[in-house]
Amino acid sequence: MNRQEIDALVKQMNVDTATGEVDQRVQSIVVRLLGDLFQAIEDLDIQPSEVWKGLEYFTDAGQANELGLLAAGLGLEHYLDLRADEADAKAGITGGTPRTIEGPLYVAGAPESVGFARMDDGSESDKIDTLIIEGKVTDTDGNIIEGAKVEVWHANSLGNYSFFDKSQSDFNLRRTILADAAGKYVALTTMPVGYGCPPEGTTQFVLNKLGRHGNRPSHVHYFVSAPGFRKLTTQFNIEGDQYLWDDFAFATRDGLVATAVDVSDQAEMQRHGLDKPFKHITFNIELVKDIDAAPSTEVDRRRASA
Ligand code: MBD
Ligand code: FE
Repeated sequence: MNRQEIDALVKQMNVDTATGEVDQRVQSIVVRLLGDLFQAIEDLDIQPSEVWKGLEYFTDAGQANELGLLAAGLGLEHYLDLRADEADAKAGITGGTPRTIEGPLYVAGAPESVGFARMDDGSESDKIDTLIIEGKVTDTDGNIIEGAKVEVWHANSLGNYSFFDKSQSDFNLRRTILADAAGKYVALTTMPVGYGCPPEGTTQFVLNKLGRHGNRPSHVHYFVSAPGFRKLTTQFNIEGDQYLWDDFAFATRDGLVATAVDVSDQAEMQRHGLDKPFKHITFNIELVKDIDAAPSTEVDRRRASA
């Protein structure tokens, strides 16, 4: 069949058959995706067994709760960032800390504090470096934003995230820090290790078919919000990781690479109440003022909460 015949068939089956109220938006998307799918079946001569394998794949990926991971791994989530950047440029919005993907591992409801939080539960203190993250939240003119909400989450020494990894304590390595009167936030935590897709999982299954790895560099996630400003979803990825520019989820971006500096100065250790050398990362955040013409930065997606 040619495209005209395919589109006519899709319309005949899914548009002309409507007898109830139609959601126009959903109808256009479904019709378009079906047409594109039928066309792909035609062009690639996709066999019935292959179609069923594909549907079974989505069943398995959904049951394993890996569809968010798949979206990250196939670059769908990064593509949405590139489109959001384009929409911002079109609306004349520039500056501010760059966005990058949320990923599938956020959990709402983390403990909240002002200015400072210790994020780790101490269970890995003996086997991994201590990390202090410090930064200032400002607008694009450098004015501090007191009370800005900085939500931070990252992986443990095995690349695993609390909640999804039930061996960790509740909200381990997840905190909400409100910027203090100087616009500052400080997190005392442990060095994250890059995530790897479950080797026997559905996402890695398809990555294997593509000859791809499923690893991320060491990174820390952020949601940053404040009244009158656009919500920022971002991360920093840490310099020196072998996957820094070879991230299976394509989240590393210019402006989002952080350097972990080794600190062994006694006075600095004491100032932070630490008895061993630590790593230090500065990550300042610039928020962009919200204007009516700005595309929304709120993304409505199902998120875990505990
Ligand atoms: C992660 O930690 C992550 O950030 C993404 C995008 C995908 C899988 C695990
Ligand atoms: Fe992550």
